[in-house]
Amino acid sequence: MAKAPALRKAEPPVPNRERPDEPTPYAASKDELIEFYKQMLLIRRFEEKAGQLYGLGLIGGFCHLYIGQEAVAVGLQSALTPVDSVITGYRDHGHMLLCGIPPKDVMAELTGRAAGISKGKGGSMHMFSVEHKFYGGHGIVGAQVSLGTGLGFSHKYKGDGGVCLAYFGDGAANQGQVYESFNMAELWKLPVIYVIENNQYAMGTSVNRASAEDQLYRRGESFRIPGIQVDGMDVLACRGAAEEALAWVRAGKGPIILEMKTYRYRGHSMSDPAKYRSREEVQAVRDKSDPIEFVKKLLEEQGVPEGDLKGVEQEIRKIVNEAADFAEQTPEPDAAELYTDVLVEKY
Ligand SMILES: Cc1ncc(C[n+]2csc(CCOP(=O)(O)OP(=O)(O)O)c2C)c(N)n1
Ligand SMILES: [Mg+2]
Repeated sequence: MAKAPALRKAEPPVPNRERPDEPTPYAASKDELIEFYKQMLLIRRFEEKAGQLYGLGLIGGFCHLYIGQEAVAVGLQSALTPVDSVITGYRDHGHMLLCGIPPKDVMAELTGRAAGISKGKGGSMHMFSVEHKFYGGHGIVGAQVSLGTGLGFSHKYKGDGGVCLAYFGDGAANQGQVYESFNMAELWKLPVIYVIENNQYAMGTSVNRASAEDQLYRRGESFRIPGIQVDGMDVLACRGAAEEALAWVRAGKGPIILEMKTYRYRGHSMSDPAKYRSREEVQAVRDKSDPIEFVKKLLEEQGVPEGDLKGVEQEIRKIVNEAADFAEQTPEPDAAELYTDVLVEKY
């Protein structure tokens, strides 16, 4: 009779696994810091302008602003190389700008114009640019996690050395497909950085009210995926964490989770009564931990003259105003385009 296979010895509840080092804040040069400041300001002013255009009725449908969260995408994406890919949910304008998509192409998409990055048919939530390695823009909460895992698979399969940065929210972290993806990604050691943008709220409730384990960086434990919690209001901490995560993933050690503790200042979307938090709470974060003010202070401490910072502000306002003017004036898609690029029937 065949011998029964030996049962594997049980491991202790929390086995000693190799873990990434605790990240250190990135030591940015003055020029790099100015660049971070510029990028964060671009996102903020772009989003404020999008909010205005929405109010004027020039943008229709859904529109989710990234104001307050700028340090996360700027810190992380500044560490990427051109071969890496990015995917996120519907709060996507900032990530796209950082992928190098021109602000006027993003704004024209918001106003539904033919010159928009999705030819005016995607709108705020559904933008895409393979050329810029930006794979959406997704309205289905959590879907980008599975798709991002697929992008990781594609990097590994092609052997191109790329890593996928897959962003999702604290609310999305409770979706089932996230965990199916985690399992597969670790099993196949896929090059994916799962970025949980924990802005403390989903659509209408707080993370503590909706999550049994609200320390979201631990969510990979049962799949042996390590996680790191990061101050998402500090761009240097974000960049430092990106360096550590990229080193881990590029070394072939499989996926990693970064939980970015951040905050959104505006409503969930443009129609949000925001009954789940007080105005005082929002104001306190703005006053004490604003990510742009943080960098501005660092620059001032390094002796960057106030005039230089004002110059950056003017330069950014000009870019954003030009994008808005373009988005208002450029034509809508021709009616004949109604059914093109909507469904791929054949390759
Ligand atoms: C599968 C699915 N369920 C529900 C929704 C409705 N919905 C849109 S956004 C959202 C909350 C997501 O919150 P979070 O992941 O924290 O992202 P945030 O908006 O804070 O960036 C919900 C429930 C959806 N779009 N898709
Ligand atoms: Mg959230």
